Amino acid sequence: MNIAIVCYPTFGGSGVLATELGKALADKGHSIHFITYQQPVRLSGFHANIFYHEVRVPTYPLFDFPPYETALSSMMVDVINNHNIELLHVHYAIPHASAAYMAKQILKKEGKNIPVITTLHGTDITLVGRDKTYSPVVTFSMNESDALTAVSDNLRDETYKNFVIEKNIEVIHNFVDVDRFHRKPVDAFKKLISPNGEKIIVHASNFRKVKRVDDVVKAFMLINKQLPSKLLLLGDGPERPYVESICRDCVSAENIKFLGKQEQMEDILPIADLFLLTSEYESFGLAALEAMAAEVPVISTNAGGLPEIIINGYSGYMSNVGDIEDMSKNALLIFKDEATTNQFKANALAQAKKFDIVNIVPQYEQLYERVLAESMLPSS
Ligand code: GMT
Repeated sequence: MNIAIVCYPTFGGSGVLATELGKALADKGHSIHFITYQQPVRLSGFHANIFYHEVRVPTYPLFDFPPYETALSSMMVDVINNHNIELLHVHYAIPHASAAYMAKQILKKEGKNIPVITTLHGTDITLVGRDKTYSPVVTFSMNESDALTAVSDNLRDETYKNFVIEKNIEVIHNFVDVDRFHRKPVDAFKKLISPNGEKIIVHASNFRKVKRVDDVVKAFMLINKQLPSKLLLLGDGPERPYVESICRDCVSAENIKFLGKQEQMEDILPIADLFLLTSEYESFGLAALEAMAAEVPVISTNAGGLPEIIINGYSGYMSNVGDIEDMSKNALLIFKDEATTNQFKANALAQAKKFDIVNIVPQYEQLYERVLAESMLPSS
């Protein structure tokens, strides 16, 4: 199939998932055309079946707000017309679903019917999308998509709760390439971070308010009082200056390191002993799944879709949002003795395998085939 994928190119989970999906589909022989404003962070190297089309938004003195959505729709039309695209798959509703609707209407006038699939990722629904600034457009464009998918049952339910949706939302859970993440830790790297065998605790996010990264630090400080440990904070974003300021003043300061944005998570996660995710909400928690695939147990909140991927007391533990005492107590349970830690590690890997790329990507392929077949039927 010739498929165009539209996504955010940044470190956010939706862009990561869209890029990994495109790469997996390309490996299976499909032609994949990414349309976005920057090379996606997880897209590197040459692949004969992958093409990248950059959306450029020309500036003009009149434009206080350059019209990205218009440029994106035009690029969609251009790519679809010039590369025999059969299907358009957009990730993150805003503004991709409405831009896709516009492109679809333009192509319809030219006699082409291009099916549009919209995958909802989280904040496009729960935080940004339901704001009245966007909700009429988001609602309309979701309903106009030929198929709608959500990355968890929780996100599907939240979408039905917050929008008037006239169509079926199918759940296709996020996935991870377990083989890529399940690697042997590099001893020299581990030794550099924890020279005396301290436990390595990792958090990775975009440092937005919803992640409550200050809770990561607070929970770590409680753990660190009881157990020699190091905290690695991966990623960057608006809350980082605040989080750094609390770390500077704390007693555990020398045990906390900020590593910034990292493209090769599969190189870092294998050295971790525990992953901490303290979010107020996660539609899914792709970062936690990648950690589990690297055989790392997860301590997280029980918010949103996290209970769909983490089994409490098995692959990690979940606590109520903000309950840092419970989180630290649970972390210490995992580190009770070597046998317990090893059991949690093995369970985390077993749990990640349920979301392995080989199980999930065929679900997208089946959806594509069905939507394409439906688009060929004469319209009623
Ligand atoms: O985590 C973020 O804030 C980024 C955001 C995105 O859309 O890029 O992530 C969302 O999509 C990910 C991939 O489907 C999910 O794993 C994250 O849970 C979800 N984030 C939230 O719901 C806050």
